[in-house]
Amino acid sequence: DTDPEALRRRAEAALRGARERTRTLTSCVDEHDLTAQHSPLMSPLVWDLAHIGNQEEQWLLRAVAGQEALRPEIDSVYDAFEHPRAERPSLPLLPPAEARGYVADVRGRVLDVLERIPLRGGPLLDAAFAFGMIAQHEQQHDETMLITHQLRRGPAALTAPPPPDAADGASLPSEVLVPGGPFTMGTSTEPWALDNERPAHRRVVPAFFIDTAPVTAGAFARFIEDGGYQRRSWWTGPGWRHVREHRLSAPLFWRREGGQWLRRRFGVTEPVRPEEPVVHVSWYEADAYARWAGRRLPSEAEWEKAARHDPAADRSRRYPWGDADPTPDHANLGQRHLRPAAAGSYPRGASPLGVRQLIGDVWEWTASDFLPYPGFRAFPYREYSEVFFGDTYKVLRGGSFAVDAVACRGTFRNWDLPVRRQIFSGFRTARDAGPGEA
Ligand code: AVJ
Ligand code: FE
Repeated sequence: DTDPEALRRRAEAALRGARERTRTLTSCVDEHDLTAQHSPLMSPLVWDLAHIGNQEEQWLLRAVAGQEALRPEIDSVYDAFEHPRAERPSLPLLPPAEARGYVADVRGRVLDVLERIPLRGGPLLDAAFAFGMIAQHEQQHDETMLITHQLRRGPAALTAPPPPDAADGASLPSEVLVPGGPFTMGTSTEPWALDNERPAHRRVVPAFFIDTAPVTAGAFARFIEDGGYQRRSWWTGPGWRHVREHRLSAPLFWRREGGQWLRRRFGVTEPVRPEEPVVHVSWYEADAYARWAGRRLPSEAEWEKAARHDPAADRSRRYPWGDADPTPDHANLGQRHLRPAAAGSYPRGASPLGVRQLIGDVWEWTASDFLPYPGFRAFPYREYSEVFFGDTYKVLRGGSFAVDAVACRGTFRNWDLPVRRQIFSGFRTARDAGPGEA
């Protein structure tokens, strides 16, 4: 849809939706919790808050509307590349009330710009791209802030209703065959797709099997109980060194007590639910589990083919279920529920071949390094994707319960270090199809 009024309304709704989430995440704790560093892996919440406003100011008020800087002296404080997360608490941060005032001031001016500016005439304006990019940026930081909440000690500050449980999840086949052949990966048409998702290109993917649903906490507990963390042969060299050095023996936030697994989740300790997708595992742990199971992680291309390719039409969809935007019936997104739904849930979100929960619930580690697609062009800034390409980061796909729909689609690519597990990361496994199976 290129009707400018519809585009304006869509951009405005995306910005307002993000701000509502930001407000919830930054108003449910006191001043001390907003300015404290809850983990050296994370920024103080009040840094994320003003960084959201500063990016919005830089892109929508300065780059798009050509306005003067409101507070040029704070740019460097909120530049993620100038200051690693661990040192952000010692920066001269805007105190909570000032940060709130700043982001509200920026937003008021942005909504004025959005009403007046022609949405054409360049790649930032066409399809309201810069507004969509900034709404996605805010939602990405809303996920980051939810991770900070998960790491925070103390009583619960956030609550949400549980997700709907699987009606027929238990009777599903464990894996699905994806036939071999080419498919279209990435996109050149999705209006708010970020640079690393572009351009669309053909990829040949031989036949493979992929798990119908993400690996569950119960299955992961069997890996642990079978000595998974003790046996060298399930691990890569760096993975083994990492688990030994850090004495890892279970997913982050799990502990064993009285013969059962407990987990801490948003300030509450509860039994691990075996039917739930495992979450808070590193790439190393996902990879070791897959080897233990006699399987492997899917490549990024395999994941996207399973999620998007419609074999009957030989066409790639925006989402597993089709081209329609996600609704609460399709996927567990947007922090509506603060945990993944049981494996096998969301039948209406299934792919054409019957693969479930590819979108939402947990980010899924893939076997692949974060690399550019053929024809990649950095846009609008090299620091979004390009500086991360190489063999340092692994790709995650599909989004989690903590991601909003605006920042999640079949082509969306996330990446992180293989040691990271404070993120809402899980996985599913795959295997090659044998000659008689394909
Ligand atoms: C795409 C999630 C890896 O949080 O580091 C936020 C998103 N980029 N601000 C991150 C991002 C700039 C990014 N990830
Ligand atoms: Fe950012």
